[in-house]
Amino acid sequence: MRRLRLLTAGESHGPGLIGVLEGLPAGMRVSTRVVDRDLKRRQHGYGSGRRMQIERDRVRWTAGIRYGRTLGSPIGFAVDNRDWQNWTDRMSVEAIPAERRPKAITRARPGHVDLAGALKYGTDDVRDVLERASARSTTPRVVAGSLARQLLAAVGVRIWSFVDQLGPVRAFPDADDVVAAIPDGWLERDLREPSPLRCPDPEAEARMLAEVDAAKEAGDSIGGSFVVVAERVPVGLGSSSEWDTRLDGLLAGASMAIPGAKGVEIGMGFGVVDRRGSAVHDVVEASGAGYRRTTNRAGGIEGGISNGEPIVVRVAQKPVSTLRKALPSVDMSTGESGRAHIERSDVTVLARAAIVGEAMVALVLADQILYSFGGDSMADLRRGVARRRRRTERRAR
Ligand code: EPS
Repeated sequence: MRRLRLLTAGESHGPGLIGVLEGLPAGMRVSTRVVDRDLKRRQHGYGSGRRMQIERDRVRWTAGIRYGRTLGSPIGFAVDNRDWQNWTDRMSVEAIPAERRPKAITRARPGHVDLAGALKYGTDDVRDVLERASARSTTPRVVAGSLARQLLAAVGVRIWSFVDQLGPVRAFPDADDVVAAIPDGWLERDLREPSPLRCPDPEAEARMLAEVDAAKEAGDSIGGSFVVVAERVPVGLGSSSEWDTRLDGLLAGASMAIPGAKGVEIGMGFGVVDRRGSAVHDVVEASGAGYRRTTNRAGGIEGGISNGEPIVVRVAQKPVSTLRKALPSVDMSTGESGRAHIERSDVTVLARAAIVGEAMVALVLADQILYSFGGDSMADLRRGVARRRRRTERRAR
């Protein structure tokens, strides 16, 4: 990121998680209620393990906000781990003599950070690496993403998400454009009272729930994909002038940095492979309110630049790598074959990963909006964005 900087820290079962977000303009109204709402949304989802019943994630601000508005200085924040009190032995900050330590984890889980991380950091106890690699590390990203969302909302941009596939079950299997198939009012309902998997196709969702139950019954896990949508993004974010300034590349990189992500598509993504150009590119029309496309297969980005249509990012999530029916592995302390370590875990984190996806997209778009329209205060930023919107509308007339 060029204008925002985010640094986070925290282990899954340590005392808590913290973050510093630098680069937000001064004068932005901060709603703690919206941040806590997003933290709560990240905790919601069918297929979660018992941990989510223990935690009640709430943000605690430590810097950068006065009278409900940003000061332009770095924003500091913390989220406490309630489970920490049950882990003070296994996650003790103070040194403990080797003979009094709980048994080290030595049988790496295939698919998890365990083996590569232990070899990288030269540790004999996999817990040293799995604690930070945990999905819990996404909590401070959601706090920062929620601040980014509030900045974007102040200039008219809205970000939301949904689960579109779990295992073999797809939402709206016959739709050419899944986003267009979502029934009116779903989004408002999702914010008020989210469905178990946050899938907007109720018939598909019922079958998804059965898939989660079946995976759980089998001691297995299950993945899928989710979609993040950003609406009313001004034309012109990102650039085609250099490889590392392209908006699609930036969004893909940030989305792939979600734990468990294995693939990212923008718009129709891999769907472009088996179609001809005339069935891929979006026809342009001029209307009184600006240019518009008759379809949005490009997912709101052409040539690395936002084109004013909704930005659509789809992320593939692998199944969680802790399996109750553990896969074969090797004990790192003895070299003997055996079953992988089993740790309390989730059958699927898909619905929750989608909220992290919103945060990653919000951070990238907020950074790009600040880069393109800049300003030290929200008033500067609002003026810059409004000028661009006026100019784009005028050109289409
Ligand atoms: C995780 C395992 C589970 C998840 C955790 C990530 O936690 P625990 O080991 O305490 O049961 O719930 O995710 C979170 C705690 C979170 O907040 O998302 C893992 O192994 O990565």
